[in-house]
Amino acid sequence: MSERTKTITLDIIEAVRDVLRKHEVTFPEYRAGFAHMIKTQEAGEIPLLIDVYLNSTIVEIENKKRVGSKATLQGPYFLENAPVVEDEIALRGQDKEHPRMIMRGKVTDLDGQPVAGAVIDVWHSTPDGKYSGIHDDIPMEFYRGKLVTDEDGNYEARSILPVPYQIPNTGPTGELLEKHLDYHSWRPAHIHYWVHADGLRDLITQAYFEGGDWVDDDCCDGVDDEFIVAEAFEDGVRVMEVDFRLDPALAVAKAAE
Ligand code: MBD
Ligand code: FE
Repeated sequence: MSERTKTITLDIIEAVRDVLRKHEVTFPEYRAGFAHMIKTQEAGEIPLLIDVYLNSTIVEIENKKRVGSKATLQGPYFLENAPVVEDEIALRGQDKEHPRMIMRGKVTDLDGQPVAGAVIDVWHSTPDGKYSGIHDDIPMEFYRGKLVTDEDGNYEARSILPVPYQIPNTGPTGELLEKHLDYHSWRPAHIHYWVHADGLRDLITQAYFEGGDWVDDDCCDGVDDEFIVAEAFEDGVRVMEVDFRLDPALAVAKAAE
């Protein structure tokens, strides 16, 4: 274990102990908290719970060091090995009538030079607010894909519009948000992006739809004005134009630490 891992781990434990002391947490309360964590584990919701509460803090730290486009939440539903998409992300038969969208934009470096051959992983919800490869046995080739930029750094693909999305709320995470914390479990419609390009720093971000429900009240606190894409249409189809300006890659020694 690295020195840094050890230091952070011990600090987390100490921070939690401070909270227990501050509130003089009792045996039954301790067991109740414990039981909730076990329920979360059994429901397969550990990634969800952690991302709902802590992903936005990592984003905050990350963005202090970024000069180009800012990062935002990754969320728990990224999957590796999505198919490369040329024109259109795979649509399920029952979704063919759902409104479409066009995703396009340009990848550049900090000097504004176009980045050819950048790979952009995109993923978004189905019209019923689910993620393929995760929920309801939806095969992972739907609503995910790798878009590759052309020689001018441009990418473009079509898909269907994602919808405002209720994070799974019938399990322990929903119970915590809605019942114990008196909050809600809605996120605005969004598209996830993970941009990879040689020699440049990866960027994980999302785009939101201007005017959409929950844009102003995201349960995961992931929206900032710069991620909201103005409403625009082309032949009646919503266009989501999102450019990415990538920082240089971090020094290798640092990344491997
Ligand atoms: C999601 O789809 C998501 O994007 C985040 C950040 C958290 C939970 C579910
Ligand atoms: Fe999401």
